[in-house]
Amino acid sequence: MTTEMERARRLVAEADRIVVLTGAGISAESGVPTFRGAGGLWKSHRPEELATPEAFARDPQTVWEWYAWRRGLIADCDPNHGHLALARLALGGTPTTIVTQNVDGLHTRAAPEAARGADPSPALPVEVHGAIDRDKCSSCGARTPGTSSVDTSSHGALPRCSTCNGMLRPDVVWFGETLEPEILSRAFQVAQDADLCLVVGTSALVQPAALVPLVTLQNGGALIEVNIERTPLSGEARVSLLGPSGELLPELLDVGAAT
Ligand code: BJW
Ligand code: ZN
Repeated sequence: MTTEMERARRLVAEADRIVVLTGAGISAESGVPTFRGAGGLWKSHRPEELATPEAFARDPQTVWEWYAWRRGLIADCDPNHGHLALARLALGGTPTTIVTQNVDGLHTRAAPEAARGADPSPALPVEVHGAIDRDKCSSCGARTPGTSSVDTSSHGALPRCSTCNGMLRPDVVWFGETLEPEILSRAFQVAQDADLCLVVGTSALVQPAALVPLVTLQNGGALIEVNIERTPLSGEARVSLLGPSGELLPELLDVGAAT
């Protein structure tokens, strides 16, 4: 009898062009908390109090405290076998683009590790929600490397733009903000061109990123989902692999967990 894993492996082997959409679940085994669900960040924090431009305008100190804490936490995390398996897929023979909703930079760090001296660029992700380790000026929009230890002790101590003295903020996309148009159209283009979409560790609830797999589907492509639980997308998936992505992705992509 053909197992779900065998069916999924066949779909990967037969694909001409692959798009991967990842979410917080792929980084869970690296120690980065997810947003929703058990142990998720939003069990203890209300998103509308922290991840909106209105929250930042009202109380930048509290918002910065949350991001400074997460920056520190993420700086101590490393890519896991799931990130590495995807990076090796993208560096292999089938044109593959990784689109991520994550702001943790772990796909970016996995790329040179997987490339082992070769060109890592095919494994660099399209980051649709930005990057937590970058700052953006809320007045002039200039982007700079993130301040590693943000002083959140008072409103006056918060980081400011060296060009215009505007308030710096983390370069991430908050609720109610539009995604960068060129980045979003690149994500939709690769989704449209792909005949297989691998959806990993996302609740598939947040728009417009959750449309990426639907674009592949609408163009006749197939979906494989990898998640520890079912999502609104599971019914659309040709194969739904239930389990942790750090274990399932190396098995699916045939690259071996131990390297
Ligand atoms: C594992 C695992 C393991 C665990 N292995 N799996 C249309 C309809 C309805 C609403 C809207 C709409 N269009 C726009 C909206 C509004 C809003 C939205 O989508 N709201 C919904 C929640 C209803 N979208 C926006 O506001 C977006 N902007 C926009 O659309 O602009 C145009 C516009 C403006 C104004 C009005 C209308 C339109 C912007 C969205 C920005 C999202 N930003 C965040 C925060 C980023 C910064 C930060 O990190 O602080 O991005 S929210 C948060 O959710 C974060 C994530 O990238 C994103 C997605 O979450 P993700 O990755 O799916 O994580 P979880 O936690 O939800 O799921 C984890 C999954 O992993 C689970 O399924 C687990 O089971 C699984 N898992 N361990 C495998 N080991
Ligand atoms: Zn500025």
